Amino acid sequence: MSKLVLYGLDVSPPVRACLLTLRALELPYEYIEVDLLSREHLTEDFLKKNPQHTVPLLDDNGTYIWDSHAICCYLVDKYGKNDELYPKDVVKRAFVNQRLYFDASALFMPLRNISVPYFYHNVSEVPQEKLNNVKDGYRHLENFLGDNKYLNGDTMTIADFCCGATASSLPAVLKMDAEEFPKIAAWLRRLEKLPYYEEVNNTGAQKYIEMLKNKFTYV
Ligand SMILES: N[C@@H](CCC(=O)N[C@@H](CS)C(=O)NCC(=O)O)C(=O)O
Repeated sequence: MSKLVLYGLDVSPPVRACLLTLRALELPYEYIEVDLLSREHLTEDFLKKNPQHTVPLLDDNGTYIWDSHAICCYLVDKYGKNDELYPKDVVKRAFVNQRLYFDASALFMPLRNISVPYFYHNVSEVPQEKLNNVKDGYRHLENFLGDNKYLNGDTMTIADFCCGATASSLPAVLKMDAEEFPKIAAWLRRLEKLPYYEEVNNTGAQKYIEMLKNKFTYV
C-alpha cells in the first residue's frame, strides 16, 4: 500500500473530517502539521502541492488531493473495505454528496467567513448577517437529520464526519442551543461514541472554540 500523508492542523474542521475518515478506515498515515498563522501554507513547497493553499491536503504517494470532501471520498473509494461510508449506488451516493456540498458551501463557509478575517486581519466586528448564515446552517442540519440516526439514514457516512467536524466547531461563533436543535445535539452525542472521536475531533474542536472565545462583537 502507498504511503498516505495528511497535511493539516487539529483546530481545522475539514482536517478533522479527514482524520475521522482515516481512522474509520483504519488506515496508517503520517500527519504533518502546517502552522497557518506562521504562513507555512504559503511556502513555495506547499503551494506546489496545493496552489489553493488550504489544509487538509492529502499526499498519496505523489498524488495531491485537497478539499476535505474530495479527500474523504477518495479514501473510501480507494481504500475502503466496503462502500458503507460512501455508497457506490448512484442514488445513495447523490444523497451523501448533497450533504457534503452542503457542508462545503452552507455549513463550513459561514464559519470560515467569520474566522478567517479574525485570524488574518484581527477583524472582531461581525455583521449580524454573517451570524444569520451560521444559524441557517444549524437550521438546515436539524431539518436534514429528521428522525434519522445519521445524516443519510441509519448508517454513518463521510457526510457525518464532514458535517460533524464543522457542527462541533460552530459554537466558536454561535452557541448551539440544544433546546432549539435537539436533533443536532443527539446526533453529535451519537458520533461521540466512536472510540477515536474525542481524540481526533473534539480535542481540536474545543481548542478552536477556546481560540475564538469572546473575540467577537456582533453588529
Ligand atoms: N473547502 C475546503 C476548506 C479548507 C479550508 O478553508 N481550510 C482552512 C483551514 S480550516 C485553510 O487552509 N485556510 C488557509 C487558507 O485558505 O489560506 C475543505 O473542505 O478542505
